[in-house]
Amino acid sequence: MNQYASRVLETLQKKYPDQKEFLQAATEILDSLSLLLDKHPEYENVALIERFVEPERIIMFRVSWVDDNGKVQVNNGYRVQYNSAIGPYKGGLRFHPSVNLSIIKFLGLEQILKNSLTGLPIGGGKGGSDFDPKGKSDAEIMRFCQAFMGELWRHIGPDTDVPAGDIGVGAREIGYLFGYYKKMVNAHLGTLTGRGLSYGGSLARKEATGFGLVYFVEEMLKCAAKDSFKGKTVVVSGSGNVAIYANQKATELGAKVVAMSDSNGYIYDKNGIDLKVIKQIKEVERKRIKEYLNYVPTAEYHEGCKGIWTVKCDVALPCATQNEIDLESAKALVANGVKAVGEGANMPSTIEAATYFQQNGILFAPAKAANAGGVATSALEMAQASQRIFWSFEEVDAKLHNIMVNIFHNVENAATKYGVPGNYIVGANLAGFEKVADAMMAYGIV
Ligand code: NDP
Ligand code: 2IT
Repeated sequence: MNQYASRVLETLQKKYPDQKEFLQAATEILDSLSLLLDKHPEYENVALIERFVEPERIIMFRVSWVDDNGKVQVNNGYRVQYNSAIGPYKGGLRFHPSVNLSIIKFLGLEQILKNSLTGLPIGGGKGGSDFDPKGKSDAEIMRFCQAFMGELWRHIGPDTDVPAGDIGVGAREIGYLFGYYKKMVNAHLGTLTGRGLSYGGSLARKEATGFGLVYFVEEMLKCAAKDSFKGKTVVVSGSGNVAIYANQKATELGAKVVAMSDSNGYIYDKNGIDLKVIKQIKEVERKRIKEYLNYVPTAEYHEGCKGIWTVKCDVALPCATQNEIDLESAKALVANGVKAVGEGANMPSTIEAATYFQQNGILFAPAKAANAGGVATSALEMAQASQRIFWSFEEVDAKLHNIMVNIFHNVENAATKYGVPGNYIVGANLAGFEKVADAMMAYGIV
């Protein structure tokens, strides 16, 4: 690692020893930036990297709400407004009991570079709460969302900060959040994306992250291996928004998806997973994935989500959560002949796992490039809202496809330009960083 990058990382390690996920993301990024910092001594003179790794603003707040039993519940709320150099802060809200400042900071830091890669004018931010939506009634979800927005609304705006969904925040939650936001500001503004189609949403936003992931991996297979999804056996972890639409697009392109999971376990269906059943269980009934066996008794269910990586496949698409693929799982995938890994989740591979894939010649599509289709389509939603017009599904999907193909080529070219052809991790970090750095340099010290 370049000495300047290494000094910045040491400082972060001293300041934030408990922020494990944040340090993991920062380590990977600073490692990549080393290749560029050697050529730009002027960055150190203005402490560019010290400023890049520190959020512009962190908002932490209490969320008090009343459950169905009349008991008062208290959760923590977060919004990390990380970097607004190239546009308003943009990034999802995550509701999951594991949420803490380290997780929101890692997601926010990744988001800056991801959003830059889309080529659209969006800065980086992320937020959420340690609220656990599982097992809550609809009324409890609504009251929590209203209490959360009761604080957040004053910090966001269509040109300031535009949140969206992430784990635990889907169409239902965005509806409750937006409804309360609209009431508080007394205006119908495009301040959240992933909105319903009746109140300013974009067609294809729901599908965008999963579809975009598959478009990226298809382009990578085509350009780096003269190959495609056709005839491939695919494993998709998770069974939420990203996983479902990754499955759908991979299947449309001729692949067979044989395994999916949730946090309890995974299903294996050698005939190819019936996605209608998954949508029914997950999008309609909000139940556990093992219910799949009630519809398809010939399938298998295994307790524990990690075992999914022992299923033999050509392409692995981790679409659940951070660090779901460790070195042991990476070794199992490689031993079983995996050819490509495309990250739909944010940072689903540990640094050791990602390095192992690359060292073994596996085509590796890192999250901030491969899953950028969701936020890119959020930016398209913002564009439509500003113009008071709506594009057709086909128009949005075509733009998304084009964006993903461009991201792949920008990432590939950056990797080659900096002397590490085929290393899409470095390519993504550097291609994303160049524009942010340019803008920050233009502003002087702010
Ligand atoms: P959802 O809440 O719709 O689905 C999440 C899925 O991952 C569920 O199947 C869930 O299982 C599983 N999961 C969550 N946490 C864990 C865990 N700790 N261990 C095992 N499984 C887990 O979220 P999304 O599909 O929206 O998000 C999935 C990933 O994609 C996240 O990493 C997110 O940051 C990333 N992402 C999302 C985008 C979007 O547009 N939504 C855009 C880009 C990235 P269970 O139901 O049992 O919890
Ligand atoms: O991680 C991500 O890119 C998202 N959760 C989507 C963010 C967005 O603003 O659409």
